[in-house]
Amino acid sequence: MKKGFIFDLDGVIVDTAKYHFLAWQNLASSLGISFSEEQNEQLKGVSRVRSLEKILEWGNTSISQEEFNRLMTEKNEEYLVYISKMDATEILQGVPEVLNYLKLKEQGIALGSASKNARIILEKVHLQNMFDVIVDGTNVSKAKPDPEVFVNGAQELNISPKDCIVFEDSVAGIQAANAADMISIGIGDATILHEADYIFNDFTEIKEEFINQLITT
Ligand code: B16
Ligand code: MG
Repeated sequence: MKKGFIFDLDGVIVDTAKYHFLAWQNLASSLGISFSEEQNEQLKGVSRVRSLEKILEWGNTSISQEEFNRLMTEKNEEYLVYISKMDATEILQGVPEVLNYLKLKEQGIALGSASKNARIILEKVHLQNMFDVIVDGTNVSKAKPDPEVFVNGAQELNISPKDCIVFEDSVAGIQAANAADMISIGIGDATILHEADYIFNDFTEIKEEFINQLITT
């Protein structure tokens, strides 16, 4: 049977959280706000606008809309410099094997990311041709945990949500997949992603037998 496999990008296919961290940290320090790796964790899967709002809340700082827009642009320009240096070596372990196996099995493959830079990143790591459908921050209006990004992915794949499986590293993303009535697979820490139907540390733990089981049930 043809199922829809929907992949989040940051934290699932590549680890771009480290680049977001560097850029957000520079921005925060320019405002005199301290910003830790723990706080960066809380921005995973969160949109760019909401991320800046949270940093300002943490720093108890308010700025004009104009300043807000300027900082968002600056942060993204710095982030773009980091991702411009990415290549296929940054694809997380086990991901190519799983994608290749899904292709071999003629399954639907989609990207479901909050990032407006998703297409650039996929091109940099040479994975753009692996996806039948790409839904990213440029074509959704509601951020995760709203299921919109995954529902749109299923629709574009022309596969019913109940026949879709989502790979996610963020709590908001797992909640979005569950709200979409899809099977949710957490990639990362089981204590954080406990709402997921299945949890793996990384893709090397996802074996062909498990994928076959998802395809046939
Ligand atoms: P951008 P994902 C998310 O991507 C990131 O996890 C999150 O940290 C980031 O703020 C968001 O994309 C927006 O990214 O600034 O590139 O538009 O995990 O949904 O693939
Ligand atoms: Mg993510």
